Amino acid sequence: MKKLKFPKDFLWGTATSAYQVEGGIGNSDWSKVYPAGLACNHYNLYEKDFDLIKKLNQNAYRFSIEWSRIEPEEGKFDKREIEHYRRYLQSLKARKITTIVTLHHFTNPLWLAKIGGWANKKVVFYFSRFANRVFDEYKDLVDFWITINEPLIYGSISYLERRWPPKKRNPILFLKTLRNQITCHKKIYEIFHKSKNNFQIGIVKHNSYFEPFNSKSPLDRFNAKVYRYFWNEYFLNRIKNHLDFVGLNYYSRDKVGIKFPFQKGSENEGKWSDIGWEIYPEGIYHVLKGLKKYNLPIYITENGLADAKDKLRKDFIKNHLYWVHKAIEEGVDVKGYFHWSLMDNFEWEKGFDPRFGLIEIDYKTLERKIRPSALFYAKICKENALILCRD
Ligand code: IFM
Repeated sequence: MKKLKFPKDFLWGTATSAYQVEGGIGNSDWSKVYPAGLACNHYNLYEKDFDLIKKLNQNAYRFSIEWSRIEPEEGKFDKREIEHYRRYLQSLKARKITTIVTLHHFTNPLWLAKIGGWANKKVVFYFSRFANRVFDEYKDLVDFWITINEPLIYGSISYLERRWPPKKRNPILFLKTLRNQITCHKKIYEIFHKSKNNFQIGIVKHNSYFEPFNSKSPLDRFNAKVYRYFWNEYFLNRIKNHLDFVGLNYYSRDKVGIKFPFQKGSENEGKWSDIGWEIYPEGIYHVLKGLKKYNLPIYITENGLADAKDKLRKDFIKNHLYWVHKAIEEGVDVKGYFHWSLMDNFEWEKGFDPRFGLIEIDYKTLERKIRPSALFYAKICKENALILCRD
């Protein structure tokens, strides 16, 4: 038996986002195109869910605050919703759970979408005003702030791939979105840091492990480098002086060849989640090593898989944490791990079929059922260690 200890005060938690779990969000740009209905009804059942977080020994929780609830009309802030999230945060604090708040997790108020969303320069003013208001309301209750979740995923799927609202294919709008995200992030970082409160503020980047499809091909190797630079590093390079930490979402490896954009390895090689993402634990190690140069604390803000039968999740967690631990041993400053997700939820345009949760949701009764892998993760959280048995 081998015990891999994690650093003192390591954060062990799970992550969700408002639109994916809360239910009842009728005023966002997703609401009409891809309605999530009641979702997990987390909006009303959050106390119950926080009890489960506690029961599963997690000491931290990452979630998002829904902009379209707080500011349903431009410039009009909803007091009832502001109070809702205050109670929500207080109830986490009452349970001594560290709070990590994401300000933008893919969804926008309809009024912003109508004027061009993130491609419109005005978003800088609007989003900073929203962020400022939320900060003023909750600054005593939030430990970590995240400005934007996965900026490049959001920009590319919404403005290049046409899969998410506003479902456009327009590289200019994509670039404008990118520019506005960078400006917003820096501005909010500066505004928040005028306060004397004790908090940290960062970004969440979805970084992949890019490998050449054919390691002998110079062209494939070159392409993998280009991807590594543009997808993993470009955004961080632009904001690196405006970060207290880096949030890393790691899910998979992408093999890059001459075929645009990615090529998969052979089906026999490795394991795949229910939605066809390759499970490649070693990749998290390489991605973490790549982030070391920023010299900032790193929180793994998402890592998980769609696995309805819960057949692969336990090994997924074990193997990823093994590689995270190796990166820590080699000097990468990883300070926390958040599994995606606490519970099954609305997986964007794929709907409710993919099951990412440590907790299973019965969408008819909204009953919560703890999956075996959740108990496995709970032991790690309790011990602050991964115990490896020789088998
Ligand atoms: O569900 C998403 C989440 O909203 C952002 N990161 C990836 C997850 C799985 O696709």
